[in-house]
Amino acid sequence: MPIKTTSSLSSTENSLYFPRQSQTTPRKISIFRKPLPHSFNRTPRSKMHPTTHLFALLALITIAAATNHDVSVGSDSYVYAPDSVTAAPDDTVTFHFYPGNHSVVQSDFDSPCSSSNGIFSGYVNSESGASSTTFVVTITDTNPIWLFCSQTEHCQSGMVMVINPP
Ligand SMILES: [Cu+2]
Repeated sequence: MPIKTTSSLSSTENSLYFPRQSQTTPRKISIFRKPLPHSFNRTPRSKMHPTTHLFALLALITIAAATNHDVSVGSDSYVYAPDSVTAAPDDTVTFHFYPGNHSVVQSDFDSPCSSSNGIFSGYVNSESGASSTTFVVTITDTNPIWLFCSQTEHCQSGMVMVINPP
């Protein structure tokens, strides 16, 4: 009789133990994965060649260098393309003029078709394709610069753009 009780007890122990065993299986995998990134990090560090540092430094210098952003003026009817440019200080925006005697004039957000006496390219025409005359704006800060074309009715037709939209 006491033997029977012991055997029934051990069977309930077994049934409780089975789900626990299946729960420890994923744990074993995570324990196994831990030393893997550790050994992975150590190997390239010890073998890192000094020129690798030089390449990393050159990459940083390239990121910090000023970028030029090209904008076509009137290449596709009364539009600047692109009509929104995000530029960092020291970056340049170069305007390429297409037929239509267009211009690049700075305005205010509140009156987008009126000059704010800021940037003015003058009128630049082209017989066909892009004119050899370009207009370059050097960016000094990240404040928005609203621009429009002052040729008759061009702004009213939607010929506006912004550098560093808010
Ligand atoms: Cu225009």
